[in-house]
Amino acid sequence: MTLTKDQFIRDFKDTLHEEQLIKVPQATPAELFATLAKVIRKYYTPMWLDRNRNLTENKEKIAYYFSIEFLPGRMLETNLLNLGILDLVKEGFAELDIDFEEVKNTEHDMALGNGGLGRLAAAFMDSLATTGYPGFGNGLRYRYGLFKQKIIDGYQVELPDDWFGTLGNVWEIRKDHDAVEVRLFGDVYLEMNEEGNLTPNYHNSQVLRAVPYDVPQIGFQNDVVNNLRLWDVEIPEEYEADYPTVASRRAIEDITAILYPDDSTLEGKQLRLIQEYFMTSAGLQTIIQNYLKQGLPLEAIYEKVSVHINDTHPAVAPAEFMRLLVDEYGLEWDSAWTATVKTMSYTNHTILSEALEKWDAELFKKVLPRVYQIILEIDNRFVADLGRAGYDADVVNYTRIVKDDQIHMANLAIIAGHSVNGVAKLHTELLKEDTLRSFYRLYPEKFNNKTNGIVQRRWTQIAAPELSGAIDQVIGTGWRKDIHELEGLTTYLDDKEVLDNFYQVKQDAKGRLASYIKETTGFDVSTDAIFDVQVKRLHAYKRQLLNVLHIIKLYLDLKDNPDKDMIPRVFIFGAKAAPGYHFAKSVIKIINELAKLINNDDSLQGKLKVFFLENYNVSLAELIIPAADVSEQISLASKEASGTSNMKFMMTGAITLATLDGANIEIKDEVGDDNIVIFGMDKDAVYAHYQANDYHSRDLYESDATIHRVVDSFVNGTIPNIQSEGMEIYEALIQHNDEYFLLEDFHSYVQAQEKVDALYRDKDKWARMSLNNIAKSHKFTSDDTISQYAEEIWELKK
Ligand code: 26Q
Repeated sequence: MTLTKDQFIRDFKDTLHEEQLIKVPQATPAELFATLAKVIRKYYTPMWLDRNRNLTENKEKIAYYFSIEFLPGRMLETNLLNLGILDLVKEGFAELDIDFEEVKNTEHDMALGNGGLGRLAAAFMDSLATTGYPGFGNGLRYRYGLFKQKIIDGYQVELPDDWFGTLGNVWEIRKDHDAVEVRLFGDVYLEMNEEGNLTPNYHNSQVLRAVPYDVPQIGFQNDVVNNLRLWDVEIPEEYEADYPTVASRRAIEDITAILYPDDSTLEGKQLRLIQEYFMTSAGLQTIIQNYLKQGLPLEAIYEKVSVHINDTHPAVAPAEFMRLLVDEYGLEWDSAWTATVKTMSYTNHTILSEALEKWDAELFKKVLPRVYQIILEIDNRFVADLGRAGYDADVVNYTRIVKDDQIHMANLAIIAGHSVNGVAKLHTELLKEDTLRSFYRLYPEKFNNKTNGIVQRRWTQIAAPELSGAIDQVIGTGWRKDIHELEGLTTYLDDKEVLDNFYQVKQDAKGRLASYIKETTGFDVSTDAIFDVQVKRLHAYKRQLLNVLHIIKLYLDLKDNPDKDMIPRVFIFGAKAAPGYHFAKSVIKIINELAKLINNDDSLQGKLKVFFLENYNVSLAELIIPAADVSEQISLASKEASGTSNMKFMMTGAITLATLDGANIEIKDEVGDDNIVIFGMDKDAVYAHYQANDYHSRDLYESDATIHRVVDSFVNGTIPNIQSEGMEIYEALIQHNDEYFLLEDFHSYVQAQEKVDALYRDKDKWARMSLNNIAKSHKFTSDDTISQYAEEIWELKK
């Protein structure tokens, strides 16, 4: 878009005046933020209208990405950057004497997700708009995002994340006219209609109103604006009388109140099922209505529509689609089925089969009686087909949807779709060989890999402006549009001046993080230390505890020998633990107590510091990641489907310290063995243990003095205030046989850490490795990942 600074300043002042009735000096940062959002909304609205009109007129095929999580973080800077007016607005603000950073920081993170899955969905929204493919998101408009984490007395405390604040979501637009109804509970009877077809009659069902709120997804400097559609729940006017009490109304509002309600109770489970169905049904109804406006035949809907199922949470989609096509629009089962399979596709994000969603048949039948019947019908036909084709009972039993009174959602997504993909090469191989092997034999053609990616613009231009400036100086600004130009940095790997400059940029980012650490914890850290970072959800398989074991070893070494020759280390953690995940919360407590012990021990001479930065979220990631020297990606090989923070660290010049897991393998393939530090068992070694059942953590503990001493420190008072948590960890490692093989990988990890220390001593070498990582990181742009989805799975046109 074309805009001048003066015009912007005029627009801004006018809006502030008209909407808030004030002038700049009186306005609070929040008022300035709200005003700025309004101004830029005016700038992009015409593009948004055009986009919707063009897609309808040209009858383009559209992909709809259904996800229970979207984790965009803050939108202001990214919207400005993508509109091409970020610098201009900053200059305008400077002229108005407004502190842009302060205004920016008043925006609440949009945290409708808890980790990689949600961040990936948000990345895909950005990349769809940027690549220009017609792709829209469908999700839920949670009133509260992922909880806000406070650390009190070392423990995680969860507070509601009231992200609407007083302003609401400044980006969204309520689309009342697009509301639809969603039906739950009750009884359903099939009756013959006049044409002689069986049609369902519903009795005593609950009818809810689903209202969409659209959030614009602005492409990078290409005038494209796509939609992220978030559904909210309301009571339909004609049913108001059914909800006479505040409590009965609250129960409805609960449907979109929180992400992942506690599902330890039956009520919690039911609520989650309702959430998933509510979003899916509302989305699919609108999709069909919009398609039919084009006057095309319903049985050919797959030619204009793709529906993508992001993990199993929206996996009720094929059954609901069948219901709509057959019951509501009168299609024959067979043509509805063909259309459904061609429309649906599914991404798996986890290797653990326990994590694939299953629903109790009883519960499902109660909440969604008609969808339940349809699932039974799909299952019956599937079993009959396999029987006719002569498959073993084993295969049938493994792959069928309904068994042991449970509904296996992944099985439904696979059977009723045409594509199943994993999120990194290794992950997809493991799906084929292990988790989904029977399906792979049945449908080899459905399986494909789409390695994850990240929005490079957010992690360089927004999160690392100094780094971006340094890149400009070396290879010009073309990389800002075409990230593959970063490869050009490889020409400068031996240019001392360039290396020094990039080293300095990293030091500056470390300085910013050091100030934040000082402000939030009171401790000074030196930027001469190695900043060693592990930020991600807290989970046993991600092995934050292995990092802790190493820190304990360093601590004990330093206590024995305060003159130990080591480069000072600052270990930085950020992680939220799921509220009901006891083990993960214990690890948080232990990290905090260990940090307290270490940070207050002057005898360590500042060689060791540990920080757990509370409330890790996208905005904090933008501060932390560019400041990392070392990126900890230490999951047990085979367990991390892909990982995406590994890509962000790489792009901002950290050296990856990793196991051969997920996308770490592909990072290694890009940078080469000399520019990454790999340790630990590979997937084959891990599987060999499973096969032979020959792992005995207690033997390692008994026979290895170092391991013995480190593990004992959880229970012998070395770390204060962790009596029960220390015991829990001790038991997990020794009594319960160390499920994620920490003790077996321990020495290899320690050696890898020693290698890091040695490498860092050679400043030029380190800077060279770092630059190499930046240069090769373009491989992991989500723009390319989404182009592969668009071309190979959804068959979209730009
Ligand atoms: C399942 C059943 C019941 C309740 C909750 C869930 C549930 C909730 C969230 C299952 C999975 C999730 C989230 C998974 C997730 O974030 N996976 C990550 O996805 C990233 C993007 O593909 C990968 O990079 C990570 O490796 C993967 O862990």
